[in-house]
Amino acid sequence: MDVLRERYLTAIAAAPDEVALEDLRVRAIGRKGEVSLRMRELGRMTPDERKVAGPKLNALKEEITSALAARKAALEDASLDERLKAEWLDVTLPARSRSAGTVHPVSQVTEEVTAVFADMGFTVAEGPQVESDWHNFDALNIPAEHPTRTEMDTFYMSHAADQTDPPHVLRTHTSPVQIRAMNRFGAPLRVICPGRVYRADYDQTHTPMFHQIEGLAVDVDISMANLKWCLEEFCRAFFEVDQVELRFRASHFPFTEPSAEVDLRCSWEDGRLKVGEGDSWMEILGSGMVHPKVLKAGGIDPDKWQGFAFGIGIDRLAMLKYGMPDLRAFFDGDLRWLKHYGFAALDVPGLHGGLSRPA
Ligand code: 2NM
Repeated sequence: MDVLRERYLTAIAAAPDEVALEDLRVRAIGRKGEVSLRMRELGRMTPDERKVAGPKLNALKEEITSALAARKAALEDASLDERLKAEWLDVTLPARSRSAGTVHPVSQVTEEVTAVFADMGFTVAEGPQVESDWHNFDALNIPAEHPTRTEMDTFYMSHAADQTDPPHVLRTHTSPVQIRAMNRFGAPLRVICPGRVYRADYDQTHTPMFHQIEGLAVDVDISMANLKWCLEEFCRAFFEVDQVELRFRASHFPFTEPSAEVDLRCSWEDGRLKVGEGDSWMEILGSGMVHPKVLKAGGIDPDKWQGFAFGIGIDRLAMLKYGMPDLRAFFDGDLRWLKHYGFAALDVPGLHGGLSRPA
């Protein structure tokens, strides 16, 4: 038994890997292993012999078992040490200096506007670009005979000849997303809806696809005063200036009453916009108090809740903030233009890191 012990303990201590270790385990204490065979012989011994040999064999088996476990742990430690030495990463290295692509100014400005309103407690909602004409028009108090509903202004999806399914359009604004948000989440609600919109229009200042961001706040006792504060706060943060002045001009939209177009005090220096000072006014958005019929279409009781809403054109905002002269170049996919006006992909706009940093 001492010979067995000596032989196996020495071999186990020297086993180079787990395969060798397993082989030793089978040969020593496996079903037909040397120790196991000795244990089977116990049956043929006299009781006195068994009293001596039995505990000794059990002790040997335990000793071998724990030697195997100890060696296995040592081998695992050694292989982990090996890996730690071979595989290492310098986490203090700077990120790759610049990726090949850039962020399109429209994406950049969408992120910037979203960051400002998110900070005021608005959540972001998205919806389909192919909309039912109910969500796009009827729910927004735009009557059937309204001129924007004609094919002159709106892209209609081709329609089954039997007219069984309701007509669908490429959405002409993101307001239908707000109808969906009202129906889904109810009041109170603060939501902004960025996205692509479509109108049949093409000239120096209009493209058939463009980008909007619309905001909606519904609560009790919401007024034009809340709207004004919210928009001033937005302009201060977005244009990164301490002071802004807004001018509300009475206007008309079917979905708001009263309605106002909002101008921003500014001046132009060398063709570049200066916000907050000067003698010029620049129209930046449309807004108003949500029409009771629109709240009703959103499943919200207009006798209990009020809301303000506004719509901003992203593309024009990007042109103004970053001094890009021609809207049509936005969607040409010219790599030179993208490289010149694009933004670094890793600079995500946020109120803490600074809203805008050029590539
Ligand atoms: C604008 C101007 C005024 C507007 C209204 C709504 C809704 F769905 F809540 F009623 N969303 N956006 C709105 C109001 C949009 O864009 C120039």
